[in-house]
Amino acid sequence: MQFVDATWEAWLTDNVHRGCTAQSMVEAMVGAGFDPKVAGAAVQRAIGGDAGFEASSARGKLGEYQYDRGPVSGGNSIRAFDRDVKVLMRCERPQVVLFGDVLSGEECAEMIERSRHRLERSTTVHPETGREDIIRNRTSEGIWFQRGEDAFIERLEQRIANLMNCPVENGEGFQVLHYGVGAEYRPHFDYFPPEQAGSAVHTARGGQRVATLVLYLNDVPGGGETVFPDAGLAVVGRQGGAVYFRYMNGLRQLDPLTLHGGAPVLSGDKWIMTKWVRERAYV
Ligand code: PD2
Ligand code: ZN
Repeated sequence: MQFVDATWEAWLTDNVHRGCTAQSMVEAMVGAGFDPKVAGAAVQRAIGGDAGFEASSARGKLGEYQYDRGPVSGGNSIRAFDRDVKVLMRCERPQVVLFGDVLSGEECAEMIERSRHRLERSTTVHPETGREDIIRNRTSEGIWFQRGEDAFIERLEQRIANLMNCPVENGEGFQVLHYGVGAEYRPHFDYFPPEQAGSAVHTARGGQRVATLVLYLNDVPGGGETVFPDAGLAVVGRQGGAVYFRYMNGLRQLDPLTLHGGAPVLSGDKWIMTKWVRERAYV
């Protein structure tokens, strides 16, 4: 088991000054045999010791986020594998694209029927341990599907990989979520905050999350918008539509403006399906 000696302290100080991300330092230390918690704490100490980095590290990144060109194609309509998807809105900061007609009504109904009887209370990642916790911030119920589980799921995955312009292998399996009246998912980041020790457990497989597609499986009669509070943006989902947002750029910086949540459902219920994609193959 490794411990943080003077050589490692010097390495950390040097890397912080070179502008390395907290996540890359944690990953390098875990790769060298450190316990993720020990590595996370050492990186946090190194960043915290440098006043210039304090404010930005608290928001999960080092340095100002540089908006580069995203992978989603231009145009008002995108041919995605077997379907023409409509582009309804694009936002540059944060990088958000709203789509219509990603799924047919029948496909949405099929995903709901496959999920209805298998739902379990949703969890979130504990910041220190990386374990899944049930907490009040997230009052939905959910179910995970295996990637390539059957031909139906595989077809949807190919379409979505095409739309997000990213290999199928980089995607996590679909997650279907159900919210009843009053249920919500309070604002959070979908990426794993690099300064939290528990994140290394998740990024060890496939690296960091880079983008999310939230697919709307039904029309919600009241509430349930997907909100980006720091961008002043609220998306009202429509059945078959989806919202895409990207939070990691080519420099591996993370965009804090993608803070987002699911607003409380005020009437009826809400069904969504999520696709998270990683930097590398998620195997
Ligand atoms: O329910 C939503 O609209 C929503 C919004 C943002 C869900 C998630 N994120 C999520 O599951 O990460
Ligand atoms: Zn989210």
